[in-house]
Amino acid sequence: MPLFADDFIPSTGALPPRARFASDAPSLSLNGEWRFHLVPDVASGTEGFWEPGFDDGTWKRFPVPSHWQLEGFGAPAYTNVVYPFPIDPPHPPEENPTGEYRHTFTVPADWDGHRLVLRFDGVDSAYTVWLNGVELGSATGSRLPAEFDATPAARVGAENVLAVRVHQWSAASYLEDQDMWWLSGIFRDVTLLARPAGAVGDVTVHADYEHTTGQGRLRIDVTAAVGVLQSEGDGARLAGRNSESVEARVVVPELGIDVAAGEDVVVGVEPWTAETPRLYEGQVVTPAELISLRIGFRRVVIEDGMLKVNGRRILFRGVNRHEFHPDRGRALTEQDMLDDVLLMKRHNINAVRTSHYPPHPRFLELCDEYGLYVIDECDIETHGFVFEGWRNNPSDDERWRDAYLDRMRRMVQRDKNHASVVMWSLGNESGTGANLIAMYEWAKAHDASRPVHYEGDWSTVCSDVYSRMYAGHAEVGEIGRREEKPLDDAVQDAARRGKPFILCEYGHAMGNGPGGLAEYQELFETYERCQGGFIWEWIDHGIRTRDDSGREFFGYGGDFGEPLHDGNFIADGLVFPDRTPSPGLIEYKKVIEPLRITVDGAVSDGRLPSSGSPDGGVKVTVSNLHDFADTSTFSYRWQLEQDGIEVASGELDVPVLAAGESADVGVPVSSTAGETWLTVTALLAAETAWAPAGHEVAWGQGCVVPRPEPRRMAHVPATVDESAIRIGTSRFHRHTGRLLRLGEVEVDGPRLDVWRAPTDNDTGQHSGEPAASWRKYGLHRMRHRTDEVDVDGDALVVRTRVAPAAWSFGLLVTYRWTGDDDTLHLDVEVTPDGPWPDIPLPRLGLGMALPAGLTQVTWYGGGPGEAYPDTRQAVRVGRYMSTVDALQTPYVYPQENGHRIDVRWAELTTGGDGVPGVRFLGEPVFGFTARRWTSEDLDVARHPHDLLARDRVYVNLDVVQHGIGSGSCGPGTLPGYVLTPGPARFAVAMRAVNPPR
Ligand code: IPT
Repeated sequence: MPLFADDFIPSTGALPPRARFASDAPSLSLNGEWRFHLVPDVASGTEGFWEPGFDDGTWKRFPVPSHWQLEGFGAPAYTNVVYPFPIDPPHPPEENPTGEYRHTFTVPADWDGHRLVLRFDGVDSAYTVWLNGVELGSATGSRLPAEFDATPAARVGAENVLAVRVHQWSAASYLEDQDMWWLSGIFRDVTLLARPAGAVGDVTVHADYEHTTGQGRLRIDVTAAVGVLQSEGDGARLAGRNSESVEARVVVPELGIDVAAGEDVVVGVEPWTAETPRLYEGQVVTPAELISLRIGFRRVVIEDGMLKVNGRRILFRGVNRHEFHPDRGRALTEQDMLDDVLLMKRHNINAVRTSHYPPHPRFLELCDEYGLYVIDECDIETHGFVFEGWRNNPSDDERWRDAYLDRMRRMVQRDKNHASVVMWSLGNESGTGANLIAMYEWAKAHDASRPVHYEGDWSTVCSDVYSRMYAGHAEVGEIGRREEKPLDDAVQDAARRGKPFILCEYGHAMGNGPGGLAEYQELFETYERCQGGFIWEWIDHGIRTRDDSGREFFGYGGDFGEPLHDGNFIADGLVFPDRTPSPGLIEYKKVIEPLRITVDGAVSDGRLPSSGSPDGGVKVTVSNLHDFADTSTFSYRWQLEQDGIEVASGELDVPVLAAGESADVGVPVSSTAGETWLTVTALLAAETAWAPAGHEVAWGQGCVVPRPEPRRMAHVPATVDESAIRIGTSRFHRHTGRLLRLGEVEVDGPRLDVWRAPTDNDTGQHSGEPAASWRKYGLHRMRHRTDEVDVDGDALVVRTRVAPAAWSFGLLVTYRWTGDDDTLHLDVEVTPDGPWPDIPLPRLGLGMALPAGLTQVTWYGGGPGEAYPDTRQAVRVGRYMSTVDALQTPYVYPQENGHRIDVRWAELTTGGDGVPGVRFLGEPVFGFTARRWTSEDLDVARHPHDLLARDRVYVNLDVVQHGIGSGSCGPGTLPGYVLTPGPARFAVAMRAVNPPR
């Protein structure tokens, strides 16, 4: 076994790192079918398997790139912070699954005379490479490329045997403790490059933009290829770098540029930004090869305490992106990467932090092309040392210096020519220390054009921005005002106070939520220092798997037999594992929309304003929140809906607005009767690279005629006989007063319900709150006692006490039923009783059961998606149709979901087989959920397929729910959304409806 897997040395025999560039010199992809064999530990390794003559006939055929755990060898394992092996650096555990790979391929005969370079784009975690039995070298740095000189060992025009031994664990594993699945193997491309005599070694593009003059300054440095990296010592490594210059010309036809490499040229250009990703095709031409480049001119600086691109403060509307696919793990296809980029662009996202390692290089090309700002993060995380109080943290241990610097060099060199990369990040959650400072200094010395980010050291000695994760709103406000609590060191404090602020992680998108995003956005828009943030995180890392009976589901930690794991903390993305947008993404899209449209037309008396806006009609204000782009790419539509039905619509003329400008326009709506809403949408006027014409980017909605007060008709009497209490055609239980039949529909009548299946945010992995208190105080098992059933005139009055076992506090609940014709009205009064603990209620409302066949749902209210008090930006008032099943949001870990807010009425029917349905009417509105299982079922389910349809449809009509917050990792529910127990009164009406004939 080579020493490196058990040592601090990052690699042996690797070529110096260099930029990724496309050359017309030939190359051969070695991706495809290989032979593979897995041994449980290094000692069981197959002696001599790297020899060309070794017989691998019994070995499995195996795809490269891939992870062996997802190809039937071993199993995936998930830990967030803890190392799944003893902390004893640099030693890996003895149980160290080791993959042995072999691949036979032919080097084309016309490659004779070329230098051959073998490139691995990503191998997890440590590997040794042999070609035709000759050892080329070894490398670590799972998400970083390594290149080896294959020339001496290769056989041109003949068969070659490539052998690779990959260890799951190595010394390098201590530096790769990211919150993700432990997945091993050759998971990115393997390529053999033919480098002609006189080939270029490295290309460095300097493409600056001066916004005051509109001039771009281009200089492309080109160096000749030189030899193999020395294995040890900083000095020796650097001496081996690509250094000699080479005779080359730089050509950018569109700009009329044709200059020698290394020469500065200044020309008028259109700059690159994420909003306007202008790239120029360029070439580096040498006698030996032609290199193609896509050049974006832009300048990133920190100035006046702000991060500026091309002279302007920008706002990050970002996400943290892990590379993930439910079947392929981190072995992504180009289509997967494009899917991510298109989904991000279509949801108004403008920035990505590549948490917590450099992505596949193709992803950055897509970010250049489609327009996304990138914080390119190095492949370093030593989070598990936090449990040791950061004792022996590699970040501050000199023996690891070379490994840290090696990783930084490899990232910066590979990615330096991307316009999209606006900041380097040293890594994540690696404590503090001299090695991080050395990385920072190296980056500053080798790339003056980009600021450096690191969150883990709040003194910001190795970060040009002040970055934090999960800071609450109040603290972000303080930081925004530059009034944060000072650091002990006055000099460091002054330096930090002058730096821009970003939330490199916020809005933990685990399960239902995150809540409170709109309030963060408001802070980012209020304080110039707060330059936005990056939601944690883009995608749920659920692995597609099956249970014993073949039912498919997305597995999380513990589903693969791991003795140590962090459960469903791996399912915390804005998109589900299959990239279906979750409600959180829809909410985020609305919160960060780059145009703000406000419809300000409310009138109280049903008459529409004739003036009050420039053109008469309803005033609509459109503000352009882009940092650069004007609004010439948008068209606008308006739509007027009365009681949820469209009554008029049209195009809206809005003047072209420069970034930061606003305009008021009028929509000349005609008078309507009934509740009327005006919706204005901003659509792409023409197709863009990332979405078709007509794609909706932003919208605003306002009520122009409010809803008339719901009116009750004359009452019908309540009557009592031996068997039942009746109001009209409805029947109640004689002793409990519960509704049994609503007209012809059998029901399990409504009663108070305060329980919801806790969300991940309720359960708060770190705090356990508030769900732990809810369970402690028994809110999940409330008992109902009927104290009095009384027919009082036209009304049935039922007095009850609702309380948990073991405690003396409870809720006194009075239900007062009256009826008119076919409609029942219910007034509910709730009064807390006894010594209530200081806890919020999960929800306050009514729960009831209906016949199982009522699966078709129509409602008028907030929609189309789910919403809660602090996650309601993305819903609009309208009339919607769905089914009970489609109302459910399939969170990877089951929890409260699917709640529709501000519902005026909702109807459940069978869809027309002659069976009557039910209509609920808000007095004035209610929150609505309907599902084929109970909240209790939802609470105990561990995966969606645990939820089995019962013989009822369970409906909740809520007055309000407790907010969602971001407590699974971050601040809980904001005070304004806490549902504090207190006296409450609410009303709702219901009636049976005849099926359509
Ligand atoms: C933070 C990590 O940086 C990120 O990788 C992820 O684990 C996230 O939390 C939670 O999902 S660290 C946390 C202890 C604040």
